[in-house]
Amino acid sequence: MTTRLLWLDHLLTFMLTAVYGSDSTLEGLRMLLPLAVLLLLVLPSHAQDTTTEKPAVLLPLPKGVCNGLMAGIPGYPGHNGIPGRDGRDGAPGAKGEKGDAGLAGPKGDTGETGVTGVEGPRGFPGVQGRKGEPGESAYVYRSAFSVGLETQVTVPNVPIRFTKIFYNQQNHYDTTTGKFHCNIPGLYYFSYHITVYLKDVKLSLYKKDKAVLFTFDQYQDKDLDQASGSVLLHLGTGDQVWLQVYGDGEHNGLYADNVNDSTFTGFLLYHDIN
Ligand SMILES: [Ca+2]
Ligand SMILES: [Ca+2]
Repeated sequence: MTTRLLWLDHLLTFMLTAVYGSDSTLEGLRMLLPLAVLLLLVLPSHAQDTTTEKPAVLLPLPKGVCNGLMAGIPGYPGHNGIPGRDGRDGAPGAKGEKGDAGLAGPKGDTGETGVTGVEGPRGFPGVQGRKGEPGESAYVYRSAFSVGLETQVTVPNVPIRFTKIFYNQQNHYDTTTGKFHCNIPGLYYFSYHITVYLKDVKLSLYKKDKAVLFTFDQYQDKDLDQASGSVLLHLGTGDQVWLQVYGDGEHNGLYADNVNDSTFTGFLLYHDIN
């Protein structure tokens, strides 16, 4: 405030001197100074704010005051300055959000076949299947006989008639002729077990009027013998099989009684498919 009063005192002195130029009147007008000071104290001055911003400095008087010259007209505003340089680059910004997923690429090539894996555990048993269709009746493929000798053979070179029936359900063995008649084509098994007594035996198994199997047993006194033979034969429908003594008629020692049997047996083993 003291600086402001001094500055105002100088300003009034300058102005009065410039107008009147007399010391006598200057002293009279100087009396008005307290009024001006009072006015400055009453008026709200924004200059008071400036006192808080800058330290109080005693401003120099304008030039020419001492010489008593009048101040010049304020000059024109100066030109705009040159634009300043570009500022420094700013700090990198924050990381942005993750973008959307791209489109699926094309299908790749087929890879190589992998190594064969270990065999898995055994599975559970499956469901039982349906019952099969009934097969062909087995009865039509049955053919079997088993017969025995009841009387001593006396006539050679004719079929031996076995009349003791063990089995002949299909009647394929004819007891009146002593021949087996084939009704089912297929493979047959034939066998005979005979007792030999008092004479030698030469026995043949015949198939269609031809001897195919031979048995010869020589008899010795008081020495009962047994002889046998067996064979597999394929027969066609109508073929006949029987036993017959061959030779000149002196070899028909086949024998049978209540404790000795001579038997002839045959049966179908496999029938032909077609
Ligand atoms: Ca013998
Ligand atoms: Ca014997």
